[in-house]
Amino acid sequence: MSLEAKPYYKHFPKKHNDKRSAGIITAPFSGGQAKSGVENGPKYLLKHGLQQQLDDLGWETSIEEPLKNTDFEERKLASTKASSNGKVKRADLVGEATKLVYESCKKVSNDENKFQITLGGDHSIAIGSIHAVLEKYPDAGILWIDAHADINTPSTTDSGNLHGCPVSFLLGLDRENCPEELKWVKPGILKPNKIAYIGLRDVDDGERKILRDLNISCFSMHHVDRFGINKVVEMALDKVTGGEKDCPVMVSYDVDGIDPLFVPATGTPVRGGLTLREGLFICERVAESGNLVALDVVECNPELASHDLHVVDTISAGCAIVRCTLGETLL
Ligand SMILES: [Mn+2]
Repeated sequence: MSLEAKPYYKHFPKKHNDKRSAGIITAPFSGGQAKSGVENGPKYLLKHGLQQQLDDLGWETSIEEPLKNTDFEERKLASTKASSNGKVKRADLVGEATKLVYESCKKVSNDENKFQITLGGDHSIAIGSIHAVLEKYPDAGILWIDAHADINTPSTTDSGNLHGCPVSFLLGLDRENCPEELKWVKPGILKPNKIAYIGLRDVDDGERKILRDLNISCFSMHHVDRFGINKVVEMALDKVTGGEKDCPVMVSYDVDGIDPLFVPATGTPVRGGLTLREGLFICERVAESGNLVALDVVECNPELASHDLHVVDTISAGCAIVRCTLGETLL
């Protein structure tokens, strides 16, 4: 066998985008949480050769930089005050940045009909990327891979960090306390039966109540241990697609879903997570459905690495998530 043999990508072309063409939207934004460095995620992923890797898989990629020439990081450093809501932090920045990300995703997904890859940044940016996908595919199912549920509302959040709240805004929860700057989000554009979580292991009390009340599908690490990752992915897919075999699917991937042993450079690491193989298997298995339309990869924070190897581990895992989602297989 030739050593030059390229990896197979037998799961593509896909049902919803038959050309192998993707738009990469960079979202270097850190305002959804307090730490700095996560805004460098996209730069590192691209520097690591992500575009070349996708080219090797037969994908043509373009890059959109909706936050280029904006001053979110400076404004974040300058502002210590909370937003008008009092509890929620930097709603002005999150509102503006997610709107810009949304518009760019819309161009890629809706106008250019490309596969949408959004690189964060913190997870608040998924408000923009998911909004764009649900406008194009209103029945799309969302798989949220994460240690956290990110479903706090302005009322339930303890930290006030909006990267812990994107799902609640998309669902339109706690509308009366929605910060003005996030009112561009169409409340309820995401339906509770159209999202499923995989990898949860750190859920706040207020979030647990919301998840139960809305009967949202959650596959925690307990379920991964109990059923195995293949069964969990199949159950999650079945839930968000309602068993509809052509239902579009989007993956919003927080790298902290994977155990910090493999992905150490991230803002809110929680032990007891997915192994690297389980984390990549999710992507491979969903790719196999042929129904993927979009992917987010968020929360890579190179500045939080205690040494260079941690940066390499984290960024190469991020790149592998993208490749596996776009059809790379082991054999
Ligand atoms: Mn998250």
